[in-house]
Amino acid sequence: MTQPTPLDSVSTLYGAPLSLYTGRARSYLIKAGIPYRETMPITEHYLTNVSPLAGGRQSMPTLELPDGGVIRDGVAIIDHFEKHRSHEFSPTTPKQRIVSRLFDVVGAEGLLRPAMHYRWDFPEQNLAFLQYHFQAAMPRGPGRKERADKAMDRMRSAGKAFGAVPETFETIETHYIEFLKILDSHFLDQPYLLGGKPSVADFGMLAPLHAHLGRDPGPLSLMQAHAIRVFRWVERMNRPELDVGEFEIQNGQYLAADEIPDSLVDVLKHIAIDFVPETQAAAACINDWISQQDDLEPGTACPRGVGMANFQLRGVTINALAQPFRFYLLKRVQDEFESLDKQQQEDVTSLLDACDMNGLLKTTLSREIGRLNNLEVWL
Ligand SMILES: N[C@@H](CCC(=O)N[C@@H](CS)C(=O)NCC(=O)O)C(=O)O
Repeated sequence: MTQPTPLDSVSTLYGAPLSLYTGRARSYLIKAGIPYRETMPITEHYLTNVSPLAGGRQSMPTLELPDGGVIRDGVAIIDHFEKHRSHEFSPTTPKQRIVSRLFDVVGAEGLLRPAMHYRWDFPEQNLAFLQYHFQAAMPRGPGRKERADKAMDRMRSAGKAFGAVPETFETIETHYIEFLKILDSHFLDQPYLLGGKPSVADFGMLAPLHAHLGRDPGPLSLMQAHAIRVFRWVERMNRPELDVGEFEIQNGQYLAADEIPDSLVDVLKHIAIDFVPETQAAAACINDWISQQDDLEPGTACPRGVGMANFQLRGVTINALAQPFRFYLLKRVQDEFESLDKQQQEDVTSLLDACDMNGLLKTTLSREIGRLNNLEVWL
């Protein structure tokens, strides 16, 4: 019998089953074979020792390494292991590098509207499930239910802040079901977004498609009805093995010759419909906010959102929170592009043109964002 790994030699993932961003980090740890245990961020140890090292921000996921080091934020957790493990899940060819970083932004920010709508606006299907999980994520002891109710109210309002209000419900639903079907077609031939092996693109996209859209009862049944292959991918992303038994592709490799299959171009084209105008509107809103700040000292923590940006989606106006974090990730796509040679940049530009996403390369904030003490800060 194999000896169990001693607990003090494994990392602790502070997260929760219903947390969107925990899903990305958990999947990475599973696929990379990194020993970890998962617990909710409600223990005395977390509050006293871990949270202060996480910039004082109690967000999920946060990882405590065996040596006591703490990493807050799913992107930073993956960056840490990619750096120390030879970038095992980062493609190396130009188009795949750009596309994987792009999906990382889209996963973090681009599907929050359907994720929040399908979680919060279908109480007949989801409420009991959500109550159970929110209570479980509150500190043990008296008042758990009341605290959970308050946290649920906060998250319900957050759904509205991403633009899910009764006037937009129908548009969000039509758009999401269309997206699911297009993504499902991609998984006809490919087990993962870039071929036979998961990449940062898959981990990014898993964030919204797991806890919210692929696990809460209402959206889970939608996914199973409209997109069996997307459902299987969600399952696959939570298994340590490649789990590709049904596919011709068995090599555990990214697609050869830097290929981006047409099925993935179709997915990106559909994402562009709201992601591009929303990103442009958010940049304008945040840049306007920056121009009004007299004392935005370097090192100041970035707020989660700075105002509401509005844009058109299928003839309907959407008002959504403009979040600086989107641009922290988008800058990584732009930096990756800058690091390419001229010919590679031309190839990538043609690809992004075909995806209607070229505008993203020039959509920037007037202040850059970095990380300090586990927080995103203005540079
Ligand atoms: N950018 C972070 C965001 C983490 C995050 O927002 N997590 C949510 C739960 S899924 C949370 O903890 N929200 C409370 C907070 O941010 O204070 C990541 O990618 O991990």
